[in-house]
Amino acid sequence: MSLQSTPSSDRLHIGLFGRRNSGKSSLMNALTNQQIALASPVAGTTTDPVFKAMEIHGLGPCMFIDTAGFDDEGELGQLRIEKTRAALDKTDIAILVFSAGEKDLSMEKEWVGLMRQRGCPIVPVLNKADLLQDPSPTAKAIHDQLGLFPILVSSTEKTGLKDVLQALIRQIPQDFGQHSLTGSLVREGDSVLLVMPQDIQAPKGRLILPQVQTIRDLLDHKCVVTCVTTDQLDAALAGLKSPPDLIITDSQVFPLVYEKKPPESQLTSFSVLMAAVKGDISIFAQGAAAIDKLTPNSRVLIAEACTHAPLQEDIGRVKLPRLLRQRVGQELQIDIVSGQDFPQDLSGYDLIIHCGSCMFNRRYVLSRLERAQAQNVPITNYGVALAKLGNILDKVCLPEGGA
Ligand SMILES: Nc1nc2c(ncn2[C@@H]2O[C@H](COP(=O)(O)OP(=O)(O)OP(=O)(O)O)[C@@H](O)[C@H]2O)c(=O)[nH]1
Ligand SMILES: [Mg+2]
Repeated sequence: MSLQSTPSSDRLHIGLFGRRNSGKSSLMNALTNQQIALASPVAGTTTDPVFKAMEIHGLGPCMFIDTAGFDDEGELGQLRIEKTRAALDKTDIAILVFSAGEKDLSMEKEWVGLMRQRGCPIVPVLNKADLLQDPSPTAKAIHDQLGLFPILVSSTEKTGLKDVLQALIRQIPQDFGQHSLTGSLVREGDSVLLVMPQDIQAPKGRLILPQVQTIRDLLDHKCVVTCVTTDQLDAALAGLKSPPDLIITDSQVFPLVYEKKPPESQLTSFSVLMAAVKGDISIFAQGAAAIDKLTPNSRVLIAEACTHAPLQEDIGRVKLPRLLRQRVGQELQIDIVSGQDFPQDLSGYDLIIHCGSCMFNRRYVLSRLERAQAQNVPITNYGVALAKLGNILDKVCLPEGGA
C-alpha cells in the first residue's frame, strides 16, 4: 500500500459473479482498462477470487473482485463456489454477468436470491452482446424471471461499459463511507486525549490503522488532539489546562485509564470506535452481556481478521482467553480462528468475540454479524469484551447507535 492510497477495507467492493465463461474476467479487465485477470475460452479459468484496487472516476477508490464461475463442478468446484460466496460476503455492489443465449436461469435466480437477502445491489450485465443478433429474447427472459433489466455489453468490443459504470455509481449504497469514527462524540474545538501504548505488538516505525484513522477523523472535526503512551498519561493530564472532553484509549489499558480519568472526561476506545464504523455497536454491546451467562461448559469462538504470527501477550490468543477463564473457569472451551476462516455453522458457540476488523470492509463484518444473528449466537468484539471484563462497559461511551 502506498502512503497515499485508501486502505482496502475502506474501498467500495464490487464483485463480479456469473457462470464460467460468461466473461467476468474480460469484463473486469475492460472496466478497469487493464489486463488484470486471465481470460480464456477454457471454462474455469478463474479459480481463486482476484482482487484489484482501482480509482475510478465517479466511483472513487474501489476494489474489484473477480470470482470463479458459480456453476463450477466437482469437489474442487465446490470449494471454489465457497470462495465465491465468501467474496459475496464482502461485496457492496454485485455485477451479475449473464452468458449470452443462456436459457436456464435457475442458477442466476439462486444467486440473485442470495444477493437480495444480503441487501446487495445488483448491476445485471448481458455480456457478449456482439455475438447476439437479437439480444431481446435473452434480456426479456432475464427480466421476466428475475425482475432485472440487463445492460448490453461487449467486453471484447468495449461497448456498454459506460452504462455499467453509471449503473455502479447509481447503486453505491447511500451510507457507504459516511460513517465517521468520532463524529457522534466530538464537537469542533474539543480536546481529545489519545492513549496509545506502543507495546510489543505495535509495528515498528508506524502507527496502526485505527490510530491513524482516528487522528485524521479528529483533525477533520477540528479537535485539539494529544497523543501519549500509557506511562505519560499522568503527565499529559497534569499538563492540560482543563480535563479533556474525551479520552480514547487502546482497550487493553481500559481499566487503568478509567481509574486515572478525570470525572468530566468521557471515555471510549479505538476498538469501540472501529466497531461502530465497521459493524453494529449495539449488537456488540448486547453480545457482551452473554459473558455473564458463560459457564465452565460454554464454548467461545474468538475470530481475528489478521493472520499475523501470534505475539507474546497477544490479545486474541492470550489476554482474552486468560481474562475469560479467570472469570468463568479454566475449563471454558475457546476456539480461535483467523483471516477468512469463519465457520458457516456457529450454532455450537455460546459467544463469539470478533477483533476490531480494521483489515475487513464494513460489508464483510456485517455479513459475519448477520450469520451469527441468524443462528442466535451472541457476538461482541475485542474492545467491548475487554470493557465488559474490566467491569466498565457501562462507563464507556458508545458512539451513536450504541446501546
Ligand atoms: N465475443 C465475445 N467474447 C467474449 C466477450 N467477453 C468474453 N469473451 C470471451 O469469452 C471467453 C471467456 O471469458 P472469461 O473472461 O475468461 O470468462 P470468465 O467468466 O472469467 O470465465 P471463468 O474464469 O472460467 O469463470 C474468452 O474466450 C473471452 O475472450 C465478449 O464480450 N464478446
Ligand atoms: Mg474468469
